[in-house]
Amino acid sequence: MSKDISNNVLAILVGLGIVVSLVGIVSLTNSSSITGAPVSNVSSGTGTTSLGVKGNLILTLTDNAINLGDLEIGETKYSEEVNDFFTVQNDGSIDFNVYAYGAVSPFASPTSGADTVPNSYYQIHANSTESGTANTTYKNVPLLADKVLLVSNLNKQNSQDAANIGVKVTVPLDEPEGSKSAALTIYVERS
Ligand SMILES: [Ca+2]
Ligand SMILES: [Ca+2]
Repeated sequence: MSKDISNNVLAILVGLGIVVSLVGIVSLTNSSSITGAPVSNVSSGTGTTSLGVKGNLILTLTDNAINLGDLEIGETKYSEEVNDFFTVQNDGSIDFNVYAYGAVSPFASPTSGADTVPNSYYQIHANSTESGTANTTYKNVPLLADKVLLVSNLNKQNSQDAANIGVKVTVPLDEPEGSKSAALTIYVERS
């Protein structure tokens, strides 16, 4: 599902790409039963069918790539400028909260800690959502322990179940030229 980002060979340009790498699918509860009343020597009977639907968290990334294009040192670029987002969709049976975290920075420069996460050169937010509440303030991409809440209560109902996630980057001083990418994890939890 990952997508390579084309690089740029001009000396002062840096090609940036961000790729989402992981889909979370968690099965939480399980109950299912079908019962019937036995019937004998009568002309009619009554049967009852009952069942429980499993509480499944199913997240689909209908768009798992953002390409921010070629940037110069010190330049800031975000998803809204290039109209390129990650799109997440709730295809499960329960509403959920959407979080994100990352393990690595797209940058190699140690300037102000840009080569490790979290850092202020690499940020994420929710651009919009069809249901629930989007956290539209850009936040530094955190580590797992501090995963950032992007959308509260994203609904399971079709046509109300998608949200757009955006990324914002600033190229730090001393960043070497070349194609950059970073894997980001989208994490969902029952709301
Ligand atoms: Ca995209
Ligand atoms: Ca759905």
